[in-house]
Amino acid sequence: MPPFSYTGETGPLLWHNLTVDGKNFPYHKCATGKQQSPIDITDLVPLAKNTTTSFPSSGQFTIENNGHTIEATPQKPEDYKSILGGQEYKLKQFHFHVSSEHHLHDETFPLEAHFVHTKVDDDSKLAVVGIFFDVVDTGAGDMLIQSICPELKELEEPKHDKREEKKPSAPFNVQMHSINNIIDNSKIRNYPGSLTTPPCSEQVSWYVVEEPLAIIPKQFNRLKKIMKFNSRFTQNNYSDPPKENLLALVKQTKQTPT
Ligand code: BO1
Ligand code: ZN
Repeated sequence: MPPFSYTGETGPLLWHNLTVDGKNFPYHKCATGKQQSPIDITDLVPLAKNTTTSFPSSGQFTIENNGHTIEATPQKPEDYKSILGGQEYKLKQFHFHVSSEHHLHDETFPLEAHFVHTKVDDDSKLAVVGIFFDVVDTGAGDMLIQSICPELKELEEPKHDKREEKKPSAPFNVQMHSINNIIDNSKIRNYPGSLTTPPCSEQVSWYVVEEPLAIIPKQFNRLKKIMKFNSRFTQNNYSDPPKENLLALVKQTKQTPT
């Protein structure tokens, strides 16, 4: 596992410098990339006609704590095909960030889920659908979270912090009904960005959904607790937009004549 974290010397502002045994990781994009994610989102439009997701309403997944996030993998990725920007993709995995990485009109959400897709005819091409969650006091929370929550108990153990003991759960059923719905009925921001973690590779097509889903405090606390157990997390696993490109922006702004 790459030795990045979310604070201090191995945190987002220094990802490009990370070394092991005196060797640099090829993480320079994290600092020098011109299309880095996350970003602050302001311009959203209704879903384009060439973009339709068709997640089955439920299906089998395994889930694991990989030291950076909680990640769920479908047993049958071919059942999770979607057309994004007129191209055919399938779902590789989804995972969570506490708090959100993308900002919406300069505001953050407590949780953001990333549905990572690879192009059906070219595994190296990624598209990620980002969905925000809001902590809501009423109801039972979204079905996706409801179906994952019982599995989280298993992932709390500190032993999952160690790569050699990392182990996916047994397959269990995940409810995805609300995902198609929220994507169909919300405004979206599609933009060319990057992985939000090292190696921060670019040419990732992002689809960030404006409308949040609901998570209740009990579920959210359980998710947060796992992040805490993981020594690579403090209490969180997000990076802020726009990473160190902010520094370049500050310089530029200073040079702009007024
Ligand atoms: S994210 O959605 O931008 N937070 C994100 C960050 C890292 C990855 C994916 C999404 N990592 C990539 C790996 C690839 C792998 C792919 C799908 O995930 O670099 O090797 O194929 O799991
Ligand atoms: Zn992510």
